[in-house]
Amino acid sequence: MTSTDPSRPHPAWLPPEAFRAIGAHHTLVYGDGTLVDTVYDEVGRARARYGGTVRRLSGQATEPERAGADETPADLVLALAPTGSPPAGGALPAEVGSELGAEVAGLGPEGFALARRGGVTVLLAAAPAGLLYGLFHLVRLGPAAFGADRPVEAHRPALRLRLVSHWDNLDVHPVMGQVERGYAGGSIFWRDGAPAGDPERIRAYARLLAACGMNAMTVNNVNVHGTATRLLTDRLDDVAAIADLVRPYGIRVHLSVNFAAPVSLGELPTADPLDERVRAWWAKAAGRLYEAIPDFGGFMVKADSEGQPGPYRYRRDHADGANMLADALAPFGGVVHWRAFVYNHRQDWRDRSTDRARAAYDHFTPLDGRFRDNVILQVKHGPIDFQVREPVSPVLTAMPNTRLALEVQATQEYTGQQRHVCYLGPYWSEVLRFAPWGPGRPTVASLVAGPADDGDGAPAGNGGGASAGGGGLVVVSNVGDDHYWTGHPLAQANLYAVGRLAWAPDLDPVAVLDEWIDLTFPASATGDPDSEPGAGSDGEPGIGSDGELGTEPDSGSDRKPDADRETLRGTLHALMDDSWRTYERYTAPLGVGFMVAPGHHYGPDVDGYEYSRWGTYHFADRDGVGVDRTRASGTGFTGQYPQPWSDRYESLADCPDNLLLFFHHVPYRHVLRSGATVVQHIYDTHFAGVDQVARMRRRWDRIGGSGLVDAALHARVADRLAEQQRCAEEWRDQVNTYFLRKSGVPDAHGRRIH
Ligand code: GCV
Repeated sequence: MTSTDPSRPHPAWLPPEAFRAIGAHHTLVYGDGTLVDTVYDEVGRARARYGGTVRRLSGQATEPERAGADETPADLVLALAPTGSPPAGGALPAEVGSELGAEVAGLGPEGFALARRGGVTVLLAAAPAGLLYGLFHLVRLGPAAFGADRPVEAHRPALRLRLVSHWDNLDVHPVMGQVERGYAGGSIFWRDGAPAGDPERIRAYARLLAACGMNAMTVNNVNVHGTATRLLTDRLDDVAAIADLVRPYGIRVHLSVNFAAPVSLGELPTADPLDERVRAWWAKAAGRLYEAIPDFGGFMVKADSEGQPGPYRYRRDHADGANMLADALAPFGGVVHWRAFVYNHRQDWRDRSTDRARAAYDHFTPLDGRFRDNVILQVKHGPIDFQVREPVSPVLTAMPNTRLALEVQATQEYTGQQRHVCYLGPYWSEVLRFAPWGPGRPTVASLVAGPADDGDGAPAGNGGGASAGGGGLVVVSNVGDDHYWTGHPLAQANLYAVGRLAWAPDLDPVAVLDEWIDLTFPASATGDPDSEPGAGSDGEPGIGSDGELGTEPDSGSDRKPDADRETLRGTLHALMDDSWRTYERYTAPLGVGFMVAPGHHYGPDVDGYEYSRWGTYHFADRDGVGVDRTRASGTGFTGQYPQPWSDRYESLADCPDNLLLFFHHVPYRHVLRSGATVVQHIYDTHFAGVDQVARMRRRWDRIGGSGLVDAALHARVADRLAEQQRCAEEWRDQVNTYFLRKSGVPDAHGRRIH
C-alpha cells in the first residue's frame, strides 16, 4: 500500500508509479526548448526509479546528453518534428518516422502522433507542447504503450484554450475568505495579501494541469478587490514569479482585472473605455505585463456584474469595454475573457416580468459581431448559475460572430462543496455534447472550438464562430492548499475530467474516471507484486493499461485478475459514476434550482431565496411549483433557443422531465413523462437519493482497513460521506415536508414525512 507524505501535497494523478512503464524503458528525447527540457526531466526521474535509460539529442548539440546505462538502443523515441520531417539519426525507424511526420504536420502546436513498430514506440510532435502532452498520453497508456505494435494514432486538443479560473483572493475577504467559494483550504498562490510561499506546490499543480490537458490559468478572483488590483502594477512581480513556475508545463498565466483599475489605483478620474487617457493607461499596463511575462495570456473581466464596475457607468456597452482592453493586449497577442454573467442582482421578487435566465442573452446578443477577434465571451454553461441541473445557455447558440468560451464550475459551490461526492464529468459531457439545433448539427463543444485552424482535428461547421477561432473552456478551480488539493479526495477527479473533456469532449466520462482511478490508485497501492520498482513491464498490457477508453480494464490482458484492484475500482465507480444524479435526487427537483441556504449555499433552505433580490425563485404555492418561462404565458425565455429546443422546452408534453420546473409552472399532480406526478416524483427521488448515499457509505466502509487505499485518505472520505448522508437527510426532510405541507398530497407509499 502506498501512503503519501501528509506534509506534502498528495500526488493526485501523477504518483511516481504512474511513470513505471516509461521509466523502465530506454528513451531518446529529441529536440530543444523549455518544454522539451521538462519532458527529458520527467523521463529522467522515472528512469532513475524504474531502471531504464534516457538520452537526449538536441537540434544543436553534436554529443547526446545521457542518463542511466547508455548505449542501449532506444525503444521509446520522443521527437520534435517542427516541419513534419522527423529528425535524422537516433533510433527512429525510418518508415514510422515518415508516416508520423506526415500526421504531425496538421496537428497544430499541441498535437502529437504515436505508433509502435518493431519494438520501438515513437511519438512525434511539431512543437514542444505536443511532446509534453504526448508524454502524459504515454503515462496514461502505461504498459500498453510498449506491448504489441500500435497503428499510427493522431491526437490534438479539440479546444485550443483550456483555462482554469481561480477565484483566489489576495487579501482575505471578510465574507468569502482567501478563496471565494473555495472548499479546499487556503489559496495555493496567496496568503493574507502576500504570495503563499510554496513554489513547489505551484509547480506540482502546473504539472497536474498539463497532465490532464489544461494550458492556462488565472491566478486571482474575478471579483477583484483591494490588493488584487495592484497585480497590474507594483505587484506584477508576484504574477511573473507564478508564470515562471508554471511555464515549464506549458501553462500560461492570465489575470483577472478590475475594469475601474485606473480609478481605484488613483491614477485617473475615469475608467471610460472611450477616453484616450484610459486607453493609454491600459496599453501601458499591458506593455509592462508583457515585459515581465512575455507569454502572458490576457485578462479576465467580470464587468457590470454583482457590483463589479464596468462600462455601463460611462454609458458604454460591453463591446466598448472589452474592445478597449483587447486593443491594449492585441500588439502582444493577448486575449480578453469577458464574462457574460451579467444580470440584475437587485431584482424585486414581486416583479414577475424580469427573468434572470434571460439576462445574458438580452445583454450580449445585440453585440454579436462587434467584439474584436481577441475578445472571448465567457458564458456560464447554464443561464442561471451552476445549478445541479440547468439547460444549456442559449447565448452559446446566438452569437455566431463572437468567440465563445464555455464556463463550468469544478468548485462545488452548488453541488455539495466538496463535502459530498459529486463527479461532474457526466454533467459537463452532456453540456459539451448538447446539439442546440438538434441531432447531427453542431454541438456546444464545436461552438466553443470554433472553426478548424490548420488541419483536420478541430470540429468545424459550427454555423458561425469568429474567424479567429473558438474561445475554448474555462473551469472554476476546486483546488486549495489542502493536502489532497480538493478537500474531498474524490473531487480531484473533477479537475482531471474537465481537462480531459476540454481536450476531447467526446470521451466517455466514466472511461475518464477509469483513467483517473488507474493513475491515482496505481497497482502498488493495491499490492500488485508486479508493480515493485524495477519489476519491469515490457510487452505486457496490464490491468487498466488501456487508460484512454477502457471501462473493462482486464480485457485483452493475460495477467491474473487482481481481485483487490477490481474491488477498489468497483467501489470507486459505485460511489462516483452516478453521484451527480444522486446529488440532484436529494436537492432541488426537476431543474428548479437553488433552495440552498442563502450566502454560503450549503444545505437546504427551500424558501431561502424566494423573497430575495437575486432572481432565483421557484414560485411554489398551494397549487403548484416552477417558473413559467414559456412564450405563451411566461417570461418568453424559451424563445431564446433555436428549433427544435425552443418548441420542446415550450411544450409541457415534450419538455424533458429533468428541466420541467425550469421552464414550466405546473400543478403538483401534473404527470411527468415518466408517469409519476410531480409531487410523487419529489418524494420518491428524495428518498432514493438518501438511500443511495447510505449505500455509498456502506460500500466505502467495506474497504476500510483493507489496505486498498491509504488509511488517511480512507478516513477523509469516510468522514465526508457521513456528512453527506446527514446533509442529504436534511435535504430530503426539508424538501419533502415543504411540498407535503404546500400541496397536501400524501406520499403514495406512506413513508415518513414530517
Ligand atoms: C466570483 C456566483 C457565486 C459568486 C461568484 C459569481 C461569479 O454568484 O456565488 O461567488 O463570484 O457566481 O461567477 O462571478
